[in-house]
Amino acid sequence: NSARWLAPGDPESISVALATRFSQVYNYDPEGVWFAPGRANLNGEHIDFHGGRCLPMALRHGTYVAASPRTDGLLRLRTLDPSLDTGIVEVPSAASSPVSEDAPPWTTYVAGVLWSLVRQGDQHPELELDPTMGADLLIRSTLPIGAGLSSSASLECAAALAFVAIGTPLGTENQGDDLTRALTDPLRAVLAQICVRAEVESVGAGTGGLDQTTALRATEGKVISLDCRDFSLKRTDITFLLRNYRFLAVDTGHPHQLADGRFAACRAEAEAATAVLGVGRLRDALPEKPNKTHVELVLEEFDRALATGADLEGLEAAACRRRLKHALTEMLRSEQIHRILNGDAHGVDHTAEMIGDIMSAGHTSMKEYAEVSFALADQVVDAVIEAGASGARLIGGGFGGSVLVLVPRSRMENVTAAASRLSPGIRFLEVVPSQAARAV
Ligand code: GAF
Repeated sequence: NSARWLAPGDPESISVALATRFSQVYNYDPEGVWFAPGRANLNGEHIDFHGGRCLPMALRHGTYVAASPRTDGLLRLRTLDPSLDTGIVEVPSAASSPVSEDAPPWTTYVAGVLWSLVRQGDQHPELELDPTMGADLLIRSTLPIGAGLSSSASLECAAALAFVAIGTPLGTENQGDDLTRALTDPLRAVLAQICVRAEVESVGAGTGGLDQTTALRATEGKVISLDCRDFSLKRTDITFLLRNYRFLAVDTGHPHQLADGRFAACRAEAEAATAVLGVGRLRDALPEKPNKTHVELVLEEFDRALATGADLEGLEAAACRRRLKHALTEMLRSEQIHRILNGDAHGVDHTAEMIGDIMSAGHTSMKEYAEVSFALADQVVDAVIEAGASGARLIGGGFGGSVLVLVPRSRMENVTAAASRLSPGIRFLEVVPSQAARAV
C-alpha cells in the first residue's frame, strides 16, 4: 500500500552529517552532537500535572543538536527544519532572562533551557554552568513538529545535554559515551525538572513533566511506569509483546500546539474541580490502588460540593466535571495497564487484547470528557480498529497530533492502508521503545 512512513534514520550518519553542516554554518567544528527522543504514551494523558501515572516510551525519532561553547555570552541557533529555518538566530541574553521577546518562538525552548540551567546555580555542582557562557547550536529533528510526539521536549532535552556537555564540570570530566553514562538516573531527573521549568517559565506552556522525563530517563525495550507524584518510575520490558504486535504512531498531519491556550484552559478546568475536592493534587483524591467505585465516590463528592455552593472560579461546572471524569478514569486505566504489565503472565494475545481495549477506552475519554480530540483522530481510531488493530488512542496534549495504535503484526498492512485512505497528510512512525537522551 502507499502508506507514508517517517524513518528515524541512522543516528551515527545523522550525527556525522550534522557535524559537517555545523562546520559549514559556523566555520569551525562542533564539540559534539547530542540527541534526545520524542515519546509516545500508552496511557496517562492530561494527568501528569495531577500526580497521576503515565506509561510512556521513548521513540527512535528525536532531536539532534551539534554544539560548541562561546565565551561572549551569545547564544546562536540555527535549525535545519525547512519550515523554521531563517538562518542563524542570535539570542543575546539567554542566560540571564527567561524570555527573549523578538526571537522566533522555537528558539525560546533552547534559550529557556540555558536560562534554567544557569538558574539552578550550584544546587547540583556537577551541573553548574558558567552564567557568562554562550554557545553555537545547529539543530536537526527527525520528529514531525507539532505531532503530539513531544518535539518540544525533545529539543529542550537535547539542548540541555549539549549545554551540560560543553559547559559544566560533569561535561568537562566526561565526553561522548562517558557523559551518557555519567548522567545517572537521579541527575537525569534533575535535568528533566530544569527543562520543565524552562518550558513553563520561558515558553509559558503548562507542561507537567511527562515528556521531559521520558526524553531523559527512558530505556530501550521498556515502557516506563511513571508515578508523577514524585517522578519515581518502574521500567517494564515489553519485548515479549513486540514479538507479535507493533506500536504505530499515526501522525494525522493536524498540528497541535501546547502554547496556544486550549491545553491551559483544559488544565484550568481540571484544577478548579480538584480545588473543590479540597485536595492539593487530584491523585490524592484516590487511594493507592484505585478502582471504579473510588472514581464514582470522588465524582459524587464533587457533585455534593457544587450543590452546597462550592466555587469553580467562574468556570462552567459541567465542563469541569467532564475534565475531572477524564482525569480520574485515566488514572484508573494507567493503574490497570500497570498491573497487567507487572502482574501475572496472561499470554501475549490476551495481554494485547486487554491493553488494546484500555487504550480505546482512553480515546473515548479524550474525546468525550477531556474534549481534546478532533474529527480526524476519531476517524483514525475507528478505521484502524475496523482494520484489525487491538486498540488505538489519541496521545499527547490533543487538539491535533497523533494516534497510538497497537496492531497484531499480521494486520499492519490493513491498518496502515485504512488510515492512509482518510487523509493525504497521514504519516506513520513505528514506535520502538528506545534509549533516552545521549551523546551520538
Ligand atoms: C503535553 C504536556 F507537555 C505533558 O506534560 C502532558 O500533560 C501531555 O501534554 C498530556 O498528557 O505533552
